[in-house]
Amino acid sequence: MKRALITGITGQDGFYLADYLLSLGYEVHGLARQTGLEYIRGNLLRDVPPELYQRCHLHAVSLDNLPGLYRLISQTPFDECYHLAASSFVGERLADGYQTIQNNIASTHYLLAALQEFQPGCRLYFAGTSEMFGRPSMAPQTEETPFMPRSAYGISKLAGYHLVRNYREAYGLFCGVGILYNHESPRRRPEFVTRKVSMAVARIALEGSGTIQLGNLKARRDWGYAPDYVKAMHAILNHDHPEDFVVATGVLHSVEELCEVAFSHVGLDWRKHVEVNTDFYRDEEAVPLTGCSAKIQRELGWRPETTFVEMVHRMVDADKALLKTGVVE
Ligand code: G4F
Repeated sequence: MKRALITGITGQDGFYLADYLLSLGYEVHGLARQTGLEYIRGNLLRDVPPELYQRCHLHAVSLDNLPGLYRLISQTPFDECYHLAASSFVGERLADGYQTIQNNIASTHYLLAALQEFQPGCRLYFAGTSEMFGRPSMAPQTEETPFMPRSAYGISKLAGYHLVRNYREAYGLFCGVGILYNHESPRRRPEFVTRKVSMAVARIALEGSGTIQLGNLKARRDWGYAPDYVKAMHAILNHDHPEDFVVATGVLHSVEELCEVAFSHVGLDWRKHVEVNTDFYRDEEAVPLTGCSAKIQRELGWRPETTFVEMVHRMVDADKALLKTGVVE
């Protein structure tokens, strides 16, 4: 039986990855902050989310807890480590991004150093992001497109990526990188636009009235479905050799289309419920962030399975069900 460690197991991707690895017969261990585990335990009592986490070995070790991290990695052998933990809100002002930059870079470095010291045979997956491209000069982006990050998050991830690449080249660690574009699900946090919309649609559908305030409705993103994307992470780590892969759908949709699909799913006209608030505007991208996933399709046989419309419908349905339970995040 393979044993995997997931940092950030309480997040959206950590949840779906744990679920997928368990289905493949892995023994799954997860790192999380104490507050993250309290959140899970609280939810376990209410059975939301389901019992998935009871089948994992959870460790209340944050990545800045060096003794805790080193103790775990020196004592438990892992075949694979998925480094997903990170502060990840792109909308944060660059000038406020000290913690994002410091924590995301330092945690990646600590983890790499611990693996090199105690488990050089363990494979490491690094969660890269389209935000490393930031304001790209061309679309779609590939593994060869120059990086040009424009957010604290993107800068921290690019630094992490260079650390990972250096450990791969200098020390021979098996470090696979997925450069993932936006990926969403009913477990997405509410500050991201897809979940913000699905929660509002569920609320408005149940209450019969209401509005939602959004930023730029013309903004476009390459949105995929998170449960599809965690399969790419696993495929990347189980390749013959460590490489970088763009993971994307290659299809752009606007926030307006998101609203149209979500509201029409419950029989409502989005125009009657959406208000534009320029406080939520960000700098417009001249060249859209959209990825070419030809390499991972060709070399690993991965491709997105769930369409944008299916994904949005699932998110709205899940939020309607959640609202009916009375358990609101
Ligand atoms: O949902 P978003 O906040 O996601 P964003 O900024 O693209 O970042 C997400 O995807 C990245 C790529 O995978 C990750 F690196 C990152 O960690 C995160 O997961 O915004 C999506 C788009 C943007 O263009 C934004 O300007 O929606 C636009 N938008 C329009 N109105 C809004 C809103 N975004 C938010 N969050 N809230 C709005 O009201």
